[in-house]
Amino acid sequence: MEDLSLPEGSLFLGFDTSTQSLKATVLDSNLNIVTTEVVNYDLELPHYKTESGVYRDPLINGRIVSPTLMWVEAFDLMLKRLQKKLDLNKVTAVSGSAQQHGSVYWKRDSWAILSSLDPKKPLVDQLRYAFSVNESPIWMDCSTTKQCKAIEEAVGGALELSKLTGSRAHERYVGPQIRKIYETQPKVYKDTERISLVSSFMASILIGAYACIDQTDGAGMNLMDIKQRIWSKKAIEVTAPNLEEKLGKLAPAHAVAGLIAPYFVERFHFNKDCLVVQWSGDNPNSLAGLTLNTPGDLAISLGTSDTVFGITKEHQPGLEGHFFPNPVDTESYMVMLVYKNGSLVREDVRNRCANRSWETFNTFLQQTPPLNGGKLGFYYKDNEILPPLPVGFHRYITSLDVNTLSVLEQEVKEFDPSSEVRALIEGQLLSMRAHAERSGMPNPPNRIIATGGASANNSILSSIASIFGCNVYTVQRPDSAPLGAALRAAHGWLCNKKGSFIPIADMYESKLHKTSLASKLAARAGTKELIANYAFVMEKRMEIETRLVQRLGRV
Ligand code: ADP
Ligand code: XUL
Repeated sequence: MEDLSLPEGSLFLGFDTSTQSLKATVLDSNLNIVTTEVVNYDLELPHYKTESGVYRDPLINGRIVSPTLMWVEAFDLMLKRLQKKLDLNKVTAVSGSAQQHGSVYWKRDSWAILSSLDPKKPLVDQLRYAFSVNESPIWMDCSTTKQCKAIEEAVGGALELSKLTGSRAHERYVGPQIRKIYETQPKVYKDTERISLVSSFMASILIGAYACIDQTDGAGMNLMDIKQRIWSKKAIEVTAPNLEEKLGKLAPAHAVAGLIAPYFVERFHFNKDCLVVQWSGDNPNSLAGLTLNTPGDLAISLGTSDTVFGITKEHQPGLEGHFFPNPVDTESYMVMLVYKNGSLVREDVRNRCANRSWETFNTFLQQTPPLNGGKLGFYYKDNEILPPLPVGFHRYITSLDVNTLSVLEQEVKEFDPSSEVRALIEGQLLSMRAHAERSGMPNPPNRIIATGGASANNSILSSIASIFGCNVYTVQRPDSAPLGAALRAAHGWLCNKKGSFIPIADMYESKLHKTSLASKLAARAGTKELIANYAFVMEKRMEIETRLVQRLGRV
């Protein structure tokens, strides 16, 4: 048997440049958490004046961006804090997660700045003028509907693009975002020498050179051939001219991006042999951190966005789900659904109906009966991705007509506070179940592993178990993206040592239960009767949703 152990005493560091904060998790060689850290952008870097980490442009509908430099300054702060907590010299490998689909535009000649960082100065002072676009479009942006349509048309339709790249055109995807910059700011486009994803941007800083885009996060661009894992000539051609040279190369997620740059060795005392493993998207890293490795398992992440994801052996092109290469297995894919209205709309309802308190929110959830007496709600504080509906709240009271056995519905303006809370939670979960089933995800799943900030809420976990009809598990901490990044740092280090890919399960197989990756039961499946009743309500909800999309839908 090959020795797949990690060097005793070594540490593996994982970051997550997410929407609202930069997080870090450190694992030891037994894959136990040594420490975690977080820098909240709004609270700790208030001079950027972001709200929940972003700017919503009041003048351009759907334009949502984050200041690129804020991520850099958060990194300065994070490293300073980690240095106080740990001997960074013991870090054998580092990797990271980032919000998917955000893009960074490096100005001409910025490679020179990147490769000669002065260890006496913070990063923020040196990278201030390195970008041709100072505000990075992020995953919440939906200002590129026109570009999406043009790209889909040019390749022969939405399904064709989905076959080619793993997803139809989505407004937040980087291809449409690049096309918009090319169309609206051609000079800026011309002056851009490299385009990074947020993930490869952070890896670039760490290696002091432009890092490759990894094939998993790269699938979130509408530019990569999902089967061959190379840039698709066709998709590139219909997006913008001279694009391939600005994108650099693709690399597998388990590959080494490079050695850590001298800047970090001198300023923070990292070991000069510390490897930087390719960074990837937050959802793919969560998949790794949750040790999701059976096709029957599903994960639900309740962060700023809500996502549902699982593993599949086949790529089945469709119009709703997204397919990415599995970041820790070269043979399978990750399939995912994404909702823009996740935690921020839950906070909104909490503030309006439950005294700004999660405790009161949970009391309301517990006080109201499952199925909410037929009250159904659709809550979109931001233009939604799934379904493609604009900002707006829609509430219905449904009831069964016993004479005709049909379901009657009445649209209403408001619900009482506790029904509003339940309608919000049940509505999101019913939508997830319906769309997951439509996208061929397991029904019912073997089990669900929940993660993201709101997975700390047991009342929400119980609703997941009742609606999906399976047990719900959580891992030690709700932030699986930086945990997955630290795990991938260890995995990438091992693959590099062996000189070839090794299945990640081989790294932890027999001792998983002894590590911080072990999951624990958080909520038990609901009764068969309740699950069947939810299925009935789900059908009704989908009927109303289809009508809303026909009447108001964007794409
Ligand atoms: P991201 O990684 O996208 O920045 P997180 O996964 O860190 O986001 O989740 C942050 C969100 O978690 C916050 O917006 C907050 O609303 C939510 N959250 C934290 N605690 C709870 C709770 N007890 N119940 C519901 N939501 C919660
Ligand atoms: C995934 C997506 C979001 C971001 C959030 O497609 O858009 O989940 O990754 O960070």
